[in-house]
Amino acid sequence: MKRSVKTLLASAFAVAAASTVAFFALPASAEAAAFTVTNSWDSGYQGEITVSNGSSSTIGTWKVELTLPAGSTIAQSWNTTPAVSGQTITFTPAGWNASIAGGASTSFGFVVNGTGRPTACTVNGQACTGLTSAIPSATVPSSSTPTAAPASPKPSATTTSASPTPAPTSTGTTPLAINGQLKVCGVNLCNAAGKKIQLRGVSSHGIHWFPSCYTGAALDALATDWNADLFRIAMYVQEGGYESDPSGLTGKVNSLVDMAEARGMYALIDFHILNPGDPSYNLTRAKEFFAKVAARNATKKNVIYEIANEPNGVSWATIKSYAEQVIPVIRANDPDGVVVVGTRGWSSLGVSEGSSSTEIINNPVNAANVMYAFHFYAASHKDNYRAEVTKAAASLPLFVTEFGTVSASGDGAVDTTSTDAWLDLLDKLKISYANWNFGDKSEGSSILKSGACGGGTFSGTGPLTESGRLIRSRIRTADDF
Ligand code: IDC
Repeated sequence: MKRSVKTLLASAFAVAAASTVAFFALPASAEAAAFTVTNSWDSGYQGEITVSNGSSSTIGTWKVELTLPAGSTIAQSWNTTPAVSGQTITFTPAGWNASIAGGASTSFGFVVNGTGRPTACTVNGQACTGLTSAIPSATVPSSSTPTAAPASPKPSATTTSASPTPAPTSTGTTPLAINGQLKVCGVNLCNAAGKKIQLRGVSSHGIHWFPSCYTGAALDALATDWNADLFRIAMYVQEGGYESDPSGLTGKVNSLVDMAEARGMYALIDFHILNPGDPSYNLTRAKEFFAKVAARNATKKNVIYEIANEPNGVSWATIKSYAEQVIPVIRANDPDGVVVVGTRGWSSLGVSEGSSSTEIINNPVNAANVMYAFHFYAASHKDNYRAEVTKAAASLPLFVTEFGTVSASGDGAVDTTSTDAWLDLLDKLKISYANWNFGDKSEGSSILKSGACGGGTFSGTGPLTESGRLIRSRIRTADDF
């Protein structure tokens, strides 16, 4: 069941009104600003709160306290710093949005696990107001911490929720024509019309190593013979990748984006960090790279950004800090692109380093329109990883940006039973995925037989390995778009 923000907020207001507590506010211009960020589904919903300064002087900071009924919890939030105590969540500014000029406002958003709407809301200790009108509410009392400091500029990168997206205009039948600009909706990926979708496709091997595998004929076969929705462009950063040839590889990525677009496929731009595992090591490179590709591809609807393939040996806090520095660079150039953030322990949601998704759920990336990467190799990662994904998927938008049918080494025998169990689970949860790898190196994870790329034939099962045949048979079935 989907409801617009107005309906959602109206329900929240009704609950709040019944308990004589005023609640959320839509600013006068909210019709355009608010409804892209809100959704509801069977097990939860997404909300937004606008804090407005109704006075003529600047306020220095703000604090919103929200109480949820038992059984409902905050899963993630953005543009704010949440602190949870029992059923009450105290939202304070993310930093840059603390100060609000007279007459101005700022918004933050959150996802609730559970369907219970908030039962209480205060802003700077005063009951939130304005629930029945379209006038800005949650108005901060003018007496609160006035300051002469100018309001912080609202960086479009983080204050603006994903902008309203028109329904796809193309009448074509490709994945891109049907779905248009994607956005994160609650814990799912949605198309421009708001439908939850799953993208299924493949990942390249390192694009700097196997250029003959990423030709027009190869992408034709993926689009028309495989019915692939997604092509992941794996651009290694080390091992002779981006750090050795930044402009050459940026150009190669852009041209593969165009080739995918021309064939109606989504392109996942993968900043393939691996060794060293601390993404901060490549922070400057990442900012430089993503500024360029986001600016160049801003008007395209087929681009998804993956900012860190596999962080390893670093804390979630370090990864989150990296993400919160790279995402604003992307947003400044391409405000509505979905961004996928790598997770701890080779994008295992932390499991491979003895942690779990709880560290992300409790401390999500402070940005909207973000998903979290999970990677698995079917012969190495089995039931305990599947259980973690099942649990995490209830709270976090997940994207399997890379997986293999073999062991984590990328080589060895195909584990068909485990691969099928994984893909059945991902289908059920509508989690998008890309298989490692569409390449012809002599290793078990290759989709193409050794040397096949040089032959120039990519369609059918002739050029495929055992892994390639299995993956093609899964991907080419009808999509539920
Ligand atoms: C592997 C390739 C292999 C290459 C190696 C170099 O399959 O040919 O020599 O990288 O770094 C990952 C990584 C991915 C790995 C893959 C298999 O994202 O780069 O590719 N893997 O080891 N994570 C888990 C497995």
